[in-house]
Amino acid sequence: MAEISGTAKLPPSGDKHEEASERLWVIFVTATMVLLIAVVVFTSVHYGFHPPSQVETIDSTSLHKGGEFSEANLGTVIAPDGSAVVRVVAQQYAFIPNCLVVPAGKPVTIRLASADVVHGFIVQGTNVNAMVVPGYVTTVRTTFQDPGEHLMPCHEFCGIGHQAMWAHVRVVEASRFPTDADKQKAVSCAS
Ligand SMILES: [Cu+2]
Repeated sequence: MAEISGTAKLPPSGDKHEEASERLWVIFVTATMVLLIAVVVFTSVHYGFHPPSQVETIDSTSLHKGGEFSEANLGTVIAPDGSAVVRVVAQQYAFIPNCLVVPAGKPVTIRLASADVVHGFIVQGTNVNAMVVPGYVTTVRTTFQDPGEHLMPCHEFCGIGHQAMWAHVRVVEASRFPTDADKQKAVSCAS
């Protein structure tokens, strides 16, 4: 009968190779994690990519009854310093207004509220990309450098008409916006 020895058998010395390859994998995985964290830090600091704060709450069931997102306030308002605030309502299956007009080269704050379910929006060719959750105001700040036209589709499945839910963002020269006298009136492409 074979005697059971108290000492565990060490792997044969050829396994130095396995140890080296394991070490390589540890280095590879650690380097990948460091790289991913560096990308997150770099994009948030350098490009200003931030998750939406979503700390501002709103009653989504009464947007139309008055307040910030009532019909007359939807669209773009230009502040005395030339910056713009755009207010938009997202609802099944449209953005209101469905064409936003913004000044080129000026800070633009886009504020969205949903009247029903979760929507999302992305402005193609820019870093604007956020969700619009009922009960919260989504605020995104950006600057459109050059005049032009961007598509703004809803990218969060919101129902059977989702594929038809999109708007335009028209970037125009800042000088084409109304002067101080009528700056209080919100404008969209149609105005
Ligand atoms: Cu939608």
